Amino acid sequence: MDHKHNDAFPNNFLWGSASAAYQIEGGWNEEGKGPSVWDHFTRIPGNTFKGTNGDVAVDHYHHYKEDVALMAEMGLKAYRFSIAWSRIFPDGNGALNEQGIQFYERLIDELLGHEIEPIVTLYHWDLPQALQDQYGGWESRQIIEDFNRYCVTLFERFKDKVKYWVTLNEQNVFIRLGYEEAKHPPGVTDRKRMYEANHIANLANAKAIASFREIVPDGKIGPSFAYGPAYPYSNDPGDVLAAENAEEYLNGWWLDVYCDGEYPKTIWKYLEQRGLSPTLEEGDTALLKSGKPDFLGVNYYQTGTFAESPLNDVFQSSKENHDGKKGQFKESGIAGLFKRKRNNTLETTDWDWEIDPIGLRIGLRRITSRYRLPVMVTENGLGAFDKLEKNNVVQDDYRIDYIRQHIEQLQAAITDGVDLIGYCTWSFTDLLSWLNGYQKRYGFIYVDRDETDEKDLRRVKKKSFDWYRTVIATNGGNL
Ligand code: BGP
Repeated sequence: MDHKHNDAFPNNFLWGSASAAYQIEGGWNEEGKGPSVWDHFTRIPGNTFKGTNGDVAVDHYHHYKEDVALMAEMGLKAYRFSIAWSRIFPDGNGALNEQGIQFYERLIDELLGHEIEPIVTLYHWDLPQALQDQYGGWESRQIIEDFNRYCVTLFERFKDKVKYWVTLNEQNVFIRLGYEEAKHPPGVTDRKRMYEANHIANLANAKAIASFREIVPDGKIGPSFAYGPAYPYSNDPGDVLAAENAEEYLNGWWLDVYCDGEYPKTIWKYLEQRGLSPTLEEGDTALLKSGKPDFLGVNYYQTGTFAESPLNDVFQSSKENHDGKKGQFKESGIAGLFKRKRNNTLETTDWDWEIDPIGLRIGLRRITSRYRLPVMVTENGLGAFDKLEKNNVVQDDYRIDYIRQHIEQLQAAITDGVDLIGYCTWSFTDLLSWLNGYQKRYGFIYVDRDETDEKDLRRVKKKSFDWYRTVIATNGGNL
């Protein structure tokens, strides 16, 4: 659809950038913090790229003032970060650690002092290890109460300072990688357990939102979903049906529950036939329906392209590209539902992620049509090898191109009628990639460290820093 003119970005548009506690903070056991499942998981040899962990990360815990000063220099309107549950409740559900909460209070005050809107993510994967040990974390309904208590503590403490909140970051990723593929903690490969844990996470999400309504009636809250819109591989109706299957199975399974409080019928039946559907207890549906979000957070990196898959299809377990050597894509899928193919119309990053700016527009439109909710893009960015040259120069023109093309599609989506409230790039500074070490960089700020050497953790502005500053200063007018 070509428009005669594009609409301008709204005046109060939240031009932002994002991070997550485990990936930037470091200070893993400081000032009373308890261990998280990631502190535990990264210590098991073979789990992460070159054994990297977040013990020090980019030491934001001690550099937060410097980092916020850089955000202010850039003119950032919003900064999305996550709170580490085990800093607040070191053992998950026992005594409050005042020092932990004070760290975030200082960070929030620093942001507000520079007129940067804080967007707080309540859960970005770093579950207190104590809850994993006590009752199996997301596999026990006890977590619904414990997560609620943790959230309510933060709502009450920060309700006058923080307007935008994100509940769970990428539930579809941490549940699938944690309980189906064993690539994230707790390292399980059991689809029945996955669907049960996922259902409990849905209930925890809804309960936290319902509590929020009572405590922060004028605030805005929603989950952030890793949305990869599904495309058919060809115009063969079998492929089109496979893409429908993928859209419902990989996306609707979460989005319908968040927005409507109900699972999609087709996938429910599919799972039920196989004994995989989750246990619905009395009151569950009412709780899910009571916890509808104000906006949907969308983390967008790529689309997926799907072809028909017969019931006797066999897939090798996919080897993932964690070292940045292009060309490791392998077909994967679910026999009888879909198989994922390379989309040969698209370029990829060095980590084989397909680059598809138009896919962002398509995704935002699907959400708008199906759920009629405002959207905030809570993550989008390019992981790349950056080179620190002499005189503190990093020429990341490829990142500028990537973000520019995605912002152009945002503007088109707004013109299409999407109610978009903000855009957070991933990420502000370079940080630890969960499974890819430090060499897969996303930031506007280079942080001088690598997998084996913490070096001086110096912050260096990349070329993209000045570019994004201009984008913000012109409210998207000058891309
Ligand atoms: C999202 C996560 C982020 C971030 C990003 C980039 O799924 O929410 O925390 O890591 O992906 O992914 P990666 O680090 O694997 O390149």
